[in-house]
Amino acid sequence: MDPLTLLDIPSLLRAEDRDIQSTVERYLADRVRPHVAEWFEAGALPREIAGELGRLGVLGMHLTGYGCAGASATAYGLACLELEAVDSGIRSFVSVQGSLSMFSIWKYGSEEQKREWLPRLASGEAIGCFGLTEPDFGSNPSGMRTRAVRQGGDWVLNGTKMWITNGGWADVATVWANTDDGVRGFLVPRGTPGFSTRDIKGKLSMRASVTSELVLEDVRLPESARLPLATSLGAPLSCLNEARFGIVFGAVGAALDSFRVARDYAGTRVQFDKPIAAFQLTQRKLASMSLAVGNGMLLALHLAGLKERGVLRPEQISAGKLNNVESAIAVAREARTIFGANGISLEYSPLRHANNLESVLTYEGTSEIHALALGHALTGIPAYR
Ligand code: TGC
Ligand code: FAD
Repeated sequence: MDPLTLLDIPSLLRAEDRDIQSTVERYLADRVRPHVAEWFEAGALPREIAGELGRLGVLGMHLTGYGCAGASATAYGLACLELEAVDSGIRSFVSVQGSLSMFSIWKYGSEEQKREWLPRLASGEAIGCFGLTEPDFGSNPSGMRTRAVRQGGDWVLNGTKMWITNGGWADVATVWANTDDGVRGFLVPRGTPGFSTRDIKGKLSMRASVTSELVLEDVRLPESARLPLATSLGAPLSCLNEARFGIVFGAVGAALDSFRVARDYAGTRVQFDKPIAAFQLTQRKLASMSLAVGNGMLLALHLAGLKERGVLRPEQISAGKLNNVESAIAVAREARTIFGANGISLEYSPLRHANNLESVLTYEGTSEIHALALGHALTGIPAYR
C-alpha cells in the first residue's frame, strides 16, 4: 500500500482530474521514467520533450484560451505531482513554461502578444523562460540592476539574469527590468541583437534541466515588446504564486516516489535472514515517510480547493511550499538510507530527488523567505529587511 491509498486520498479527487493524472502518469512511465537517470547523469534534457509535453496538453494547462487546456487547479497540481515523481527537472520545465513564461504573457500581455506566443508555447513548438533573478539580486529582486531606458519610441535593455530555467532553449524570454517608473516586463525573442545566453554547467542538482545566464547588451525592443499590464514588482511576484502552487504538489510527487521505491526495496533486501522491511526501525521510517506524504497531499489538495474558489492567498502558498519541500527532502533522504550503499547510485531515485530538491528548496523563494512570509502573516510585521 502507499501513503495516498492508506488515507483513501484518491476518493477525494474528481474523476476528470484523476483521468488527467493517469494520462500524464502513463506518458511519463513510457517516455521519460526509463531514461531520466541517464539524462540526469549526462546533465541534459532532450529538446523533443517540449513537443511531447505540449501534445500531452500540460503546458499552460491551467490557463484558458489561446490553445491552453483550461484544466482545474487540482488537475494542474496532480500533473505536477506526476512530473516531479519522475524528476524535478521535468516539472521545472513545465512550471517555467506554463506558470512563468505563459502566465506572464496571459496575465500581463497585449492581445497581440498573447496571439503571437501562447498557442506556440502551449504546443511546445516554442519554449519560454522567465528572467527575474540576477547575480547580485536573488531573494531581493526589488534591487535588480537590469535597466530598460526609453530611446525615442524604443526601449534599450542592459543587464544580466542568472539561474534561468529553460534560458538556453528559450524562443522568448520574459525579462524583468527597472525603469524610471518602476519594474516592467519585456518579451525578448531569441536572436534579438545584443541578447545572448550561456548554459550553467557543473550542477549537482537539477541536472535534467537547462539552467542559463541571460545577457542583455544594448538590446533594443519596440514598445510592443513591453507587457502593457505589468506596472510594478507585484507583476513578476504574482507569476511566482502560480509556479509555487505547482511545487506544492510536485514536492509530494518526489516524496511519494522515494517512499514507493524504498518500500519495494525493503521488501526484497534480506539481512540477518529477513527482509529489512520486517525490522521495526525500517517500519518506523516507512510510517514517518507515509505521514509526511499524506499530510503534504492533504495540504496541497486544500490549497487547490482554495485556488479553484479564487481565494488562495500568497501566504497560504508559502505555507504549502515551505512545508512540502522541506518534508519531501527529509523523506527522500530517509528513503535513501533504506538502500544502504545502493542508495548512492543513480539506479535508485531517492538521492536524485533529494539533490534536485536542494534547488527546489532555494528557487521560487527560499525556505527562509517563505518562513518570513508566514512570520509576516502571523505577526503583521515584515522582517525581510
Ligand atoms: P514587497 O514590497 O513585499 O512587494 C512588492 C509588491 O509585490 C506585491 N507582492 C505580491 N503580489 C503577488 N504575489 C506575491 N506573492 C507577492 N509578494 C509581494 C506586494 O503586495 C507589493 O505590491 P504593491 O502593489 O504594494 O507594490 O516587496 P519586497 O521587495 O519587500 O519583497 C518581498 C519578498 C521578499 C517576499 C519578495 O521579494 C520575494 O518573493 N522574494 C523571493 C524571490 C523569488 O522567489 N524569486 C524567484 C525567481 S523565479 C524562479 O525561481 C523560478 S525557478 C522555477 C523552476 O525552475 O521551476
Ligand atoms: P540569496 O538571495 O543570495 O540567498 C542566500 C541565502 O540567504 C539563502 O539561504 C536565503 O534564504 C538567505 N536570505 C536572503 N535574504 C534573507 C533574509 N531577508 N532573511 C533571511 N535569510 C535570507 N530565477 C529566475 O528568475 N528564473 C528561473 O527560471 C530560475 N530558475 C532557477 C533554477 C535553479 C536550478 C535554481 C537553483 C535557481 C533558479 N532561479 C531562477 C533563481 C532562484 O530563484 C534564486 O536562486 C532564489 O530566489 C534565491 O536567490 P539567490 O540564489 O541569489 O540566494
